[in-house]
Amino acid sequence: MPNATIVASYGRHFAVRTDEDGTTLSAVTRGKRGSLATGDRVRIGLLGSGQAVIDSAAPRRNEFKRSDAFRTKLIAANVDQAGIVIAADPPFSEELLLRVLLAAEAGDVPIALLVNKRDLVAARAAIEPRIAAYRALGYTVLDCAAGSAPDETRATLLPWLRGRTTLLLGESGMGKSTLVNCLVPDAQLRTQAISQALAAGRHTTTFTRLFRLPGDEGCIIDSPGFQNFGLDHLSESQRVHAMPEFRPLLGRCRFHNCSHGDEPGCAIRGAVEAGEIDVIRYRLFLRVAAESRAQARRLPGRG
Ligand SMILES: Nc1nc2c(ncn2[C@@H]2O[C@H](COP(=O)(O)OP(=O)(O)OP(=O)(O)O)[C@@H](O)[C@H]2O)c(=O)[nH]1
Ligand SMILES: [Mg+2]
Ligand SMILES: [Zn+2]
Repeated sequence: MPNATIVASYGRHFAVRTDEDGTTLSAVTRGKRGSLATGDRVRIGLLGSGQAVIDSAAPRRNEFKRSDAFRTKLIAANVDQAGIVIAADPPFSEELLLRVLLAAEAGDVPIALLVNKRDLVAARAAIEPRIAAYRALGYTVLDCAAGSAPDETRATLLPWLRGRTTLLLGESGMGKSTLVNCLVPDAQLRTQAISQALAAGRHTTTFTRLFRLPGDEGCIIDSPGFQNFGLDHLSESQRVHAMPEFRPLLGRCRFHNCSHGDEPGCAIRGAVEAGEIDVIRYRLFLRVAAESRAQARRLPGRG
């Protein structure tokens, strides 16, 4: 039975690329199966005329997930790294950025910030202090302008992409598909002008899709923009450990079960008050944690 990789998933339909000759086939699953995602390695049965049936999936090396109130959504499997694409216009949400970074950290997926639309100079300058905060925490920050300087952007990103499978994530309108278009010349992706009236990106990508970079230099996965990013699949401890600036202070709070809110003797709040921890990230973390705890009370057995 031939081996293949899932290169796109939309609902219960898949596109797979065969290992043997790289042909792309349309595939469905046999019977009831667990969820499958772009990046999954599968064995397929050939049905002829471009059709295949997915027979089984190999165990995953890792998975990138988010959750909403009802279910956990698998975004992609078997990725080597991820890039969260942000831009100054439309303005990115730092809470969503933080959520994605927590999910990556907890899922053990290295992640970089791709700050796109560098050409929007004034808007970019306004977000620079926030970008600097992430650089100071040790995150890799790659500045790009996929739309206005594709050659330069390719040169910036290729050393980071080479030899790896990279998942691009981000809010709608940040430029994920434009980045993929600048890296994969034959990617027939629809990119749309941002709706000026909404000051928010229009959803142009509706399914997750994996592309091979030219010269077989790696793979890149484009994903649809999101408006929320639930973390209910993370435990309290996973969330706290995913904040790099918290880690050296864990275990130093007065109370063993400190939630780092307004408990007396909280080492983390102490560091915030001393100006050693970025207060914006701290407040966003408390908001995310409170929401996940509320969700766990609504749906016992999760979180
Ligand atoms: N000024 C500027 N605009 C850019 C740049 N890169 C992309 N854009 C524009 O940003 C808008 C959104 O780009 P997309 O690539 O569709 O964004 P996306 O992240 O794929 O959005 P979704 O598919 O909806 O999640 C388009 O109008 C692009 O032309 C850039 O470097 N500079
Ligand atoms: Mg897109
Ligand atoms: Zn504490």
